[in-house]
Amino acid sequence: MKAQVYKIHSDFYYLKDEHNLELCAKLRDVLKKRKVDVCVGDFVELSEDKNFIVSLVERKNIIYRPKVSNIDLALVVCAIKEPELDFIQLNRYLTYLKYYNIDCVICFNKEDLIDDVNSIKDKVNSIYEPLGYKTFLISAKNKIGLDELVSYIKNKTIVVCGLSGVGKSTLLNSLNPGINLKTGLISDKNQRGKHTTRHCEMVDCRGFRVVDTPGFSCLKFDFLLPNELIELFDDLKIYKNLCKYSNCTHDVLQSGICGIYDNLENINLSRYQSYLCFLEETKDYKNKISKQSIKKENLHKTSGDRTLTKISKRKRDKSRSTQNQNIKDDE
Ligand SMILES: Nc1nc2c(ncn2[C@@H]2O[C@H](COP(=O)(O)OP(=O)(O)OP(=O)(O)O)[C@@H](O)[C@H]2O)c(=O)[nH]1
Ligand SMILES: [Mg+2]
Ligand SMILES: [Zn+2]
Repeated sequence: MKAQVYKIHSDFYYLKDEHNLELCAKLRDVLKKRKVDVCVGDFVELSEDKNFIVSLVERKNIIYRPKVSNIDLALVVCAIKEPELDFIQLNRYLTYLKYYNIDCVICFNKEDLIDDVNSIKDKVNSIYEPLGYKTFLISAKNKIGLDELVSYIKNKTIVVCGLSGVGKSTLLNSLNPGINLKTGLISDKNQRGKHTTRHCEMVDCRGFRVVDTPGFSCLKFDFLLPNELIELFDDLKIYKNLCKYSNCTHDVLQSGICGIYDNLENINLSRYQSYLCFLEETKDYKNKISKQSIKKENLHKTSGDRTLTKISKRKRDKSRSTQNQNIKDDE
C-alpha cells in the first residue's frame, strides 16, 4: 500500500494513504541499514500490517534545506517590514530553488505595515516579473491578497520557504484556519524571527497540500562551483559572452574585462550584489574541495596504472619498531 509522509518525529513517520487516512509507521531495518533517508513529501510502500515502511517510491524532485520532496511549487515568503525586506536573502532562496529546478512564486508579506503599497509593488515587479516570477503582495495576518494566491496554488503540493519571522506559518493558518500552526513574535532586539517552526510538516488545505518549514538562516552555496553560479542568474548570464576571458567569474570590477560589469546599468544592483555574495561562498567551497583532493592525492601513489595507498611515515615507523620488537622477541 502506498502513502505519503507528512511529518517525522524521531523514529516515527506520520503518513496519509490514498484515502487521506492517517497512519504511523517505522522504517524497516533493511532500509535503515541501507541508510535510506525518508523525508516529508516522500511516497512510500507499507508492509501488509501497515506498521513498516518497506520501500521508497522514486521522487519527482527534492530540496535539502529544508528537506522536502515531490513539490509542485515553492512559495518564497519574505516580509516587507519586520524583518526589513532583504533582497539578498530572497535571491538566495530563488537561486537555491532554481538549482533544484523547482517552480517558485514570491509572496511579499506584511503589506499592512507599509503606507506606500504601490511603490513597493512597482519596485518588486520591476525586478522579478522580467525574471518570470509571479509575485503576490499580501498580508497573512489581515488576510489581504489571499484569494488570488489560493486560485494560483490550487491542486498543487507546495512548500513555503523563507527566513524565520516572515510569516510562513501565519500565512498557512490564514489559508486554512483549522490547522492552527504555532507562530511566534519576532525579536525586539534584532527584528528577526525566533525559529518558531522546528520541523517540516505537510498540511492539507482546501484544494492543496502545503509543507510548512523552519526558516533556514544557514542556506549557503557551499555545494556549487564558482563557474556554475552564473547559470542560475538569467539576468546576468545574457552578458557573459561579452567577457574577455572564458573563465571570468564576473567579479572583476573593471571596465573592458567583464561583460556583466560593463552592463550594470541594465542589471538590478541587488541582483548583482547577491551574485557577488554567493560567489564568495562557491569560492570557499572550491578551496575546500581542492584542499581535500590534494590531501587525498598525498595519501595515494601510482605504480604503473595502479593506485597504491601510501602508508604514513608514522605508521611505517611503528611497523619498523614492531619488526624490531619481533626480532628481539625471537632472539
Ligand atoms: N503585521 C503583520 N504581522 C504579521 C503578518 N504575518 C505574520 N506576522 C507576524 O510575524 C510574526 C512571525 O510570524 P510566523 O508566522 O511565526 O513566522 P514564520 O515565518 O513561520 O517563522 P519561523 O517559524 O520562525 O520560521 C508573528 O508575530 C506574526 O503575527 C502580517 O501579514 N502582518
Ligand atoms: Mg513558522
Ligand atoms: Zn565576466
